[in-house]
Amino acid sequence: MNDATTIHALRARDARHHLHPFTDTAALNAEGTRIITRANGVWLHDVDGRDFLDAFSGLWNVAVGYGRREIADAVYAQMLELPYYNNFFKSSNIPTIELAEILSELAPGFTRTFFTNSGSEGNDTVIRMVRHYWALRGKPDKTYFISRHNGYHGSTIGGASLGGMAPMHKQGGLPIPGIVHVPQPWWWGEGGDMAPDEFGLWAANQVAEAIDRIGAEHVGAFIGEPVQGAGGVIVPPDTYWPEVQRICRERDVLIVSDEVICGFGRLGTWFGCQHFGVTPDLMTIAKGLTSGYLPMGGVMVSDAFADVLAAGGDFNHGYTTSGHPACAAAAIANLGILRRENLVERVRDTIGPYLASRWLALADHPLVGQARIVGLIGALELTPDKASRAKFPKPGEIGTFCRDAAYREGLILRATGDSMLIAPPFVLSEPEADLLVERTRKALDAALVEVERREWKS
Ligand code: PXG
Repeated sequence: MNDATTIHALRARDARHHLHPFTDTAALNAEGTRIITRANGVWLHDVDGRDFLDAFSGLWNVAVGYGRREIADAVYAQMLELPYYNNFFKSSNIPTIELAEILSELAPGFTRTFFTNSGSEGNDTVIRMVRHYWALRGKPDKTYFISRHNGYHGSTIGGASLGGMAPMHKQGGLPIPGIVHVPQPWWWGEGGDMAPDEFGLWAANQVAEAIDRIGAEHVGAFIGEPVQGAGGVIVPPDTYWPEVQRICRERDVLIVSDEVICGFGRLGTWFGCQHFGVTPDLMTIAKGLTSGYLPMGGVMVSDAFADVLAAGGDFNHGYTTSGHPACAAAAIANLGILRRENLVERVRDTIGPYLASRWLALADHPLVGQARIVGLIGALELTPDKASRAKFPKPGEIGTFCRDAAYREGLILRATGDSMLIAPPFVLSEPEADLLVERTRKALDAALVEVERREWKS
């Protein structure tokens, strides 16, 4: 079936008809896509017959691992029973009711959820909800959002504007007005001479300065990822989040925790904000909600926020497939697995610490300036000089080389610039964790040879 001619034809058809997300189409088509055919546990198989350890859980989302029959069965049964009906016009459906209730159990104080199809739509919903909320409270001028440079909040116009990704802003005239970006709490890259805790306070204070400059009477909310994912697994210093919380509370500015990556156990807590001791007003969810088996996202709101919204008449917002019954069935089955198999506790107490001990040991590699990991999300910073935290002359080149070397070793991880990122499924076994680290080290060794070949040593 998968003979060379068929595979070649598949790549040609992909090149001819398919526009890939975040992709240089000409470059990709010249190289040809990696066509994934099957997956099980933490393993991916491609059309060429190769196996890969997926240290990235798809795109940060396949928390329960691949090949979970019970999710497929739940979706199948739901599709036969009721494949679709909307939640507009006084209607509801049973899986969505059940899912909303389960979410309220997982996040005490967040009794109500608004459903979307993705994290991007969730963050667009956040913008509309927060502005509507303040209008209902008689403060219609509190429209501004504070977010961070190099944060990621999605790819819709609202999500990309909240995000602080310069390459995205360059295309299409973003960000939209009313969003102010402040420095990110990335000590390794931007902390200068400050100690990490001092830098955390400095970065939090940038939020205060932005609010005070705009005027708190104009600022609706601060939004941030507990740990920035796409930006490079940026784990803020411990001082950061509590101080951001204090600053926002003092100024009557809402806090939105974008839990799209950190939610549902990635940091070893059900929600990432809990790891940092922060209680937000809104939480954006997606990814781990269904482990990617079907698309679904949402916005969970605090009871105080929900009470205002619920008493405020029509909220003129929603999607055809908000609260889709088959997606809700997938989410219920997925959350059922997380709970029954104690996977969040597994991240916190067993496989997380196990992988951490091995991952952190990679800091002895000559190329690695810093290794960090929280729960099952980690990064390595590649540097030509550990002591000065120097950057390579062409940021991203050696990171990409290292990522491709890992791929040749049968390991999928991600590079953001010269940071190597992992976020494996929660079912990763100890031998698989060993293999992950072993293959990463081989990729680092190959990258070191390349650095020396290019005479990039400082
Ligand atoms: N918020 C966060 C924190 C995210 O990581 C979104 C919102 C948007 O979710 P949707 O479902 O609309 O994609 C995300 C998505 C990458 C990468 O390369 C990361 C994301 C998406 C695509 C690629 O790291 N995160």
